[in-house]
Amino acid sequence: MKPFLESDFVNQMKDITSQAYNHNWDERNGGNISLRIDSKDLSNYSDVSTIIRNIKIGFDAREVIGQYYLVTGTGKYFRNISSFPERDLGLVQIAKDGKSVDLLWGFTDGGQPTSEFPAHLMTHCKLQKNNSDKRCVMHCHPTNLIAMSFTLPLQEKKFSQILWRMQAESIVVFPEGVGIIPYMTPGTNEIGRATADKLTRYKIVLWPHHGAFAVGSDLDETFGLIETVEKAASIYSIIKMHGGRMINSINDNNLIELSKRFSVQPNKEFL
Ligand code: 2HA
Ligand code: ZN
Repeated sequence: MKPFLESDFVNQMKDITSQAYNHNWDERNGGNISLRIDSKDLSNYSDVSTIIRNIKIGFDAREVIGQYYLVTGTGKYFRNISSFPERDLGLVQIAKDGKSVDLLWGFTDGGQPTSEFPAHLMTHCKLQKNNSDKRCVMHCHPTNLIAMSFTLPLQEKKFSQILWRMQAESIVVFPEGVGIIPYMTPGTNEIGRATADKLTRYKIVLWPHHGAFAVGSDLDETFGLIETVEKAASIYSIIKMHGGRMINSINDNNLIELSKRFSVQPNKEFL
């Protein structure tokens, strides 16, 4: 038995939040992450079996009663998580009433889960209903992707086509394309519902003028997805800075060949 602080879960959270901060995706308290953990994977730790306190969550999470999530805290800074993991992260279990969580570890200064917990949990509900292997939900503020949401029509096909054509890797990593919701107020149940709905068809959703919301099997994969989308958005932004006129390009045929070579099914509506 060892303390949960020494677990791979906490170590990965420290690593990924630091990396995301260093990418300029998580200024101040921007961004949040949740990771679903199986009860069997918690049995090795000495300090996660008693309830520290109960925290109300303001919406109905009955579908995932009993599930465990390691989550970043509201108002906490990604820049600080690796130095203060026990203060800025919390391990919670959805309580029997479905409307609150039991805190089992962390949030030592009285903290609570991220303000975007509705969007995270609504997404986890849908993923778990579909028996998805995706356990990680990550939100952050990737600069170039946000910039594109000001200068392009907010159309999934348009965004997906542009991002696919910016580098050979894109269509292999996100063959579904990117989902887009309308601009909505963050932290609300409404943005949570709209986001969770999109994430049944896409792995990444653009929140216009705000950021990205993505899912993956683990922290590394989810981070890598956002990194790839943001890399494509950066290339697009630099092309625009160079004057915008392209004399060479990746064409539809190239995209079809890439999909065949890497055995992915591109979204037929977009190609
Ligand atoms: O966690 O990024 O969308 C702070 C935010 C809210
Ligand atoms: Zn945000």
